[in-house]
Amino acid sequence: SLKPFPKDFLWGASTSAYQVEGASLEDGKGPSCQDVKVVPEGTSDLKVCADQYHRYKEDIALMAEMGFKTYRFSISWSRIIPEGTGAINPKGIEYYNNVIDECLKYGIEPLVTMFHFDMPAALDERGSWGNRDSIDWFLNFAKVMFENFGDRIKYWLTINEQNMLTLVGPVIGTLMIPEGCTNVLKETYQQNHHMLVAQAKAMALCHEMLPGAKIGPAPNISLVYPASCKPEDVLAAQNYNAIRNWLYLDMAVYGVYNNLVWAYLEENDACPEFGEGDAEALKNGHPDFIGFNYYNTATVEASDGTEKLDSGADQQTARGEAGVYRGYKNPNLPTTEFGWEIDPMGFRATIREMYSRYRLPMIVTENGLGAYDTLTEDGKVHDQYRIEYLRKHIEQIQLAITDGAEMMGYCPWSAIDLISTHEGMVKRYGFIYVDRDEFDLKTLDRYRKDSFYWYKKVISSNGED
Ligand code: BGP
Repeated sequence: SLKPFPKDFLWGASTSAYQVEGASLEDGKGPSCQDVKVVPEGTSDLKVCADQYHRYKEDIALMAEMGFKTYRFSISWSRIIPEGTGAINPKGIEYYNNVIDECLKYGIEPLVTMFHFDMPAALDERGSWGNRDSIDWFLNFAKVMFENFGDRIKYWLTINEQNMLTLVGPVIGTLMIPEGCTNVLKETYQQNHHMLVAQAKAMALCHEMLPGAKIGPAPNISLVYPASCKPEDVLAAQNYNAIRNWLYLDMAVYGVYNNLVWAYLEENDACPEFGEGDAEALKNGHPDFIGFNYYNTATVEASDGTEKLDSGADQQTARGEAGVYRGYKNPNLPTTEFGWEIDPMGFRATIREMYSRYRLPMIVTENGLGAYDTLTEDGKVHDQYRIEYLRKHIEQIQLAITDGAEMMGYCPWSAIDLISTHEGMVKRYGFIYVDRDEFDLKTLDRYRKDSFYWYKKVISSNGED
């Protein structure tokens, strides 16, 4: 029989600063890489987004109405330190103090992502994560957050989807590769290494400054299936599992490079250089839990190394890497309107695999369905498809709990409609509809979708409904 969800299970939902806040250059905020990037043709810029900066009270009240136990949001680095290092913007601190206090007023536990795809533009100009100083820049930013908000925030997440940043950073508008770089793979994994060291040091600093707080990573974890039971496809799946998933969690939890990834980097002359103290720092940072985003699984087959494959289409549709693995469309899975496979059972499989590897409590920091929603004339959004998607995934969490996994919470993407990483405003994920189009800001009024009322029941019954 099924085990129940834990009594203190953290039901909630997620957003990220650059996708939801707007006010991109208001009240002293410095530009981030997202504000200066060229957005894909036909998609909105990130100046207004859902305008949460001006409407956080209304938004948090709606989350409270759904019964949220937690709200996962991110703190914009360049809103509180406009140049990335140096002067602090008091208005930025004030804004997040207000958001935190508003959550706490309703008994909503803030779950804060420290870095969600939005490097301050001023630091991009100094080489971004490619500059070894980025470790200190990030640590300073962490310290400012711990000092200012640490008295009220119990749960911290370090870097959102560092693995996707490394694998498809340019699609998301992050990860700067310097012009004329001759070994892009090495440069990419050097930047990745700096992020890993920064994360480890931030976890250690959190434990030192805030002994009561808990901190963990937030990669995007999707189990990789072999396309067949051919041994060479199984090896390809192991390769991609290591490169896409385990590297990040092995590093966060054990502080060591996954051997398959290291061998792959060696083969390609792309091993990152260790700076002084890195090995020790990596060993000294420990997560209290694992946060992870799950949208679907991936399926791959062997690559004989002769094909031309570029590694990235987007977060969920990597095409492969010659000689290592090759993306394969799983014929057993339906896809969303935006081409992402849907695999609820793979969610359970992913949780099983993660829990048996790491034995740490886990919280789902993203999961959800991006779709074209329509607002009816009487202000309704009939998003039955989203309810179906979420219901099936919640069922699988309960099965995973029954398997013995320790699950702390579930925060689907997204609490409210916001701008997609690269597909604009039309790709909506929220429980709350925001009245705006791609380029026409309309009223920006909020409407409760059908999924809003449904999720409210899920929460009040602790997942039994
Ligand atoms: C994750 C990101 C989010 C997000 C979500 C949906 O990769 O952490 O920031 O937006 O995916 O992706 P998209 O917006 O591309 O549909």
